[in-house]
Amino acid sequence: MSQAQSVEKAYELAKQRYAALGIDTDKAMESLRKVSISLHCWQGDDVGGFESSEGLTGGGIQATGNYPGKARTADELRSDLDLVYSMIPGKHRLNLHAIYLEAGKKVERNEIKPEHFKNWVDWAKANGLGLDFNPTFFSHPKADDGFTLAHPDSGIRKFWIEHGIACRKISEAFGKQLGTPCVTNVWIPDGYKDIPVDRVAPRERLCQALDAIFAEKIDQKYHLDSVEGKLFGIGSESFVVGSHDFYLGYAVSRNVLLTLDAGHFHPTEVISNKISAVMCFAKEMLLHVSRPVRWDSDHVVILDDELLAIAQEIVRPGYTERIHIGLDYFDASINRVAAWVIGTRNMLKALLSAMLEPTDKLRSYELDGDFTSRLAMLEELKSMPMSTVWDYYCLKAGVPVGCEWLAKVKDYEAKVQSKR
Ligand code: RNT
Ligand code: ZN
Repeated sequence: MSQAQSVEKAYELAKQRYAALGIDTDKAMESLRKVSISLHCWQGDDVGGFESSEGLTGGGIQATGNYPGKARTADELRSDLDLVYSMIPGKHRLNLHAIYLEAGKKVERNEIKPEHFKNWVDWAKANGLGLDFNPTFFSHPKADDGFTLAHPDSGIRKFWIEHGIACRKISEAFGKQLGTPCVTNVWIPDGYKDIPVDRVAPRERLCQALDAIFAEKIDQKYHLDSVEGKLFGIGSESFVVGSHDFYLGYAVSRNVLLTLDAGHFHPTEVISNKISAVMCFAKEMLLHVSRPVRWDSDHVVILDDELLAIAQEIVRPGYTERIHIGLDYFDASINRVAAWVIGTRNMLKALLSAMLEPTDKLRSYELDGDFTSRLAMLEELKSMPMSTVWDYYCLKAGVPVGCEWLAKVKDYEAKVQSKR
């Protein structure tokens, strides 16, 4: 029997097992097909970008590892991404940072324009990808002291406000050209290493700066604003201006999206438990699915309990269209293409697993106070043949089944990445 035949045969059996629980596996796959994941461009080059040769500086974030073969140019990054998308079932998006521009000369951050991203748009169009965007408030001399939009110096604040405004225009252009709204996420590093005396003034400055950036209304058909809070960074351990509480209030009061990054909270706090709380007050939100290990370490996303829980919190209430799913990690210690593939396939597997759940039945157990059945069912579900449905889904999408993709990455590494 060929591999395709055995995948199909196994699927027919799995389909019956799920049908016995009242679950239509074909429908689950149809739902998964509609979900787009926004892949973060910065996994490919350790958040380096193409503005300068210095790479990631400041911002309180760090890519660790020196695995050979990182993309040095936008063409190399796109070539890596072509391979990545060919190994992931479905139609997805790319999340760009402002420093990934191709200007051919030095252009100040407050002067960047849509034309500097023309190659990205052409490439996205050719591949049927949507684009998302991020202003870059780090790796820059004007961010060297750890402050940007909340900087005490009004000139520096103005510069970064102008950068934010320029980025929204680029985002709007992306949305218009690609026919899908571009989510632009504002994350700033601002904070103090040691305990501040005044926590109010920086937060008030940030609030005013954000209002200035978002002042111009842009059609939500093309562009959506989002803001991302954080608990601490390297060098901002004691105080971060844009904390979660700050942005929760800001997002709700200004009607912009809130971004939850899995690595931006206390180590035992999880974003899966925050999604439903935020969604009571927000129309849409953005996730930065990541994996913190002891700190905001941005490890590759694995299929762990928290990832499954995040997927359940998106799927169970039917939030797949209201929650934008982005990935955010940067591991430089393994093949960077593989890092993308592993994390994205895991995100999709987690979603599929949530889509293969008899949620109505579980809900009724809960409402009836039958917690015995709720626990029993949840535990039995863990060993249902989700992976068989996943294999079939990959087969039908024309992408590698199981570990097949790894050989392709190894081949690409030998032929392309190792020559860099
Ligand atoms: C930093 C934030 C932010 C960045 C990217 C590169 O802690 O998570 O989203 O990772 O902007
Ligand atoms: Zn993030």
